[in-house]
Amino acid sequence: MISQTLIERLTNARLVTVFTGAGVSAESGVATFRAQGGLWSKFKPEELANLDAFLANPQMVWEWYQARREVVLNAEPNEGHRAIASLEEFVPHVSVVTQNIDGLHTEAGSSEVIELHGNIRKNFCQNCGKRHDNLEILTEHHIPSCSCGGNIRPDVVWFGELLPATAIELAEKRAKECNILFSVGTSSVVWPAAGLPLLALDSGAYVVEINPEQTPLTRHAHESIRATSGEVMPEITRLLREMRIPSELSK
Ligand code: BV8
Repeated sequence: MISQTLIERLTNARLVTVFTGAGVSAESGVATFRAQGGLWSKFKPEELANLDAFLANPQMVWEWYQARREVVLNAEPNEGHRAIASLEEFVPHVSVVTQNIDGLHTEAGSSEVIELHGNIRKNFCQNCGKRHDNLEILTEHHIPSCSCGGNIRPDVVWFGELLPATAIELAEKRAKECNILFSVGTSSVVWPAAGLPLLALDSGAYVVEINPEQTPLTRHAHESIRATSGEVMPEITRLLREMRIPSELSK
């Protein structure tokens, strides 16, 4: 499942970028979007994950995010998250660029996590922009109001909204300068995030996809491993651990 080429490249890599999507959190019990039974099979993104939906029916959108927060706040990082974090034992610099809003990469211990689509634990006022990151409102059933009277909304990027400039700029930098880019657990259909593995390819990186299904990235990647994040990432770190000369012998 893991090629010798990939392991050799990993042992010589200076920077590895791990680009992730909802599939990485699936094994933590957090629903994906486009798989059967995923979030979008019950809801239409245009009905919920966009500003017009929020302005038209703020309470409905707030309740949808409350339901998702309930799952996320009770979810734990899985083997895949933890293996991605422990890559840092073997590679000088690992950058996690995630489309996920669940915060599980940070909880798993990854030191650089770039959140392209925001974070479901955070909120701000739609009217004045004031931040409302106090955790107690995460359990409010009725949509809370800001002191300015505006509606408070989750700090996530909705369709039609721009990604945070600092996040996408740093993500593009990490895609351009990395030796290896893993694309893990994403259907590779949401832009501009889906362009990052192609940017890495154009910049000479070795691109490896990890997904039980094919995606639009599959035919471009150097390797596409038809398996789950929780199977592949721990196997990679196990092989790296086996290869690492015990420190007392390397003196
Ligand atoms: C923007 C909100 C300026 C937060 C989300 C260029 C071309 C075409 C379209 C566009 C374009 N530029 C902009 C667009 C429009 C749009 C877009 O991309 N539409 C697509 C759908 C056609 N993009 C935007 O609007 C972006 N904004 O560009 O602004 C603009 C605007 C309009 C027009 C031009 C410019 C904003 C995009 C962000 C939208 N926000 N969510 C939330 O509520 O979560 S999207 C949503 O999809 C999530 O954020 C998620 O991160 C993202 C991607 O989904 P995935 O993570 O890939 O999840 P998915 O379920 O799809 O796939 C899971 C995969 O995992 C599957 O392949 C499965 O096989 C695999 N898997 C399952 N289990 C496992 C596994 N893999 C490994 N291990 C497992 N165990």
